[in-house]
Amino acid sequence: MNFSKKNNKNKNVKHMSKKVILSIAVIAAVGLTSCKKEAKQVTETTTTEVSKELAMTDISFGVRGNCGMCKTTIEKATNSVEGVSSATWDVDKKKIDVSFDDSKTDAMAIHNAIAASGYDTEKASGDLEAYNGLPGCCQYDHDMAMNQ
Ligand SMILES: [Cu+2]
Repeated sequence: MNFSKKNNKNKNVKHMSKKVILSIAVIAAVGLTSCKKEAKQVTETTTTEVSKELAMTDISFGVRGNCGMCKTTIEKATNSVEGVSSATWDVDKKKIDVSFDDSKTDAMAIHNAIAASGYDTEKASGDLEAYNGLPGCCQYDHDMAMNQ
């Protein structure tokens, strides 16, 4: 007669451990998205693909930001502009190099896309709502010198 009760208890234990595993997974995920993975982001300077980029316009301008996560956000925003073929933001120089097809987009559209993601460029101020949504460590100083 004790059997069913025992079974119930077992179920509960199983349930509990699932919950524990789940919360560990959540903690691990949160840890992974922290800004600490900067070291992983090695700046790549692409000098190859010259022939492919002959038809491309290359520009370079200042963009404020702090860390490797900023780099990811800034480059993602830039690459989302149709016609952009490459984007490399330099965390030390606070500067981005962009190659794009000028029959598909222009420099101002790129400035605006970066600003929409929360980051200041030389020609456009970062969207404040997006800025406030950035992780704390990415909330750069608005007086930061750029294009150094
Ligand atoms: Cu950052």
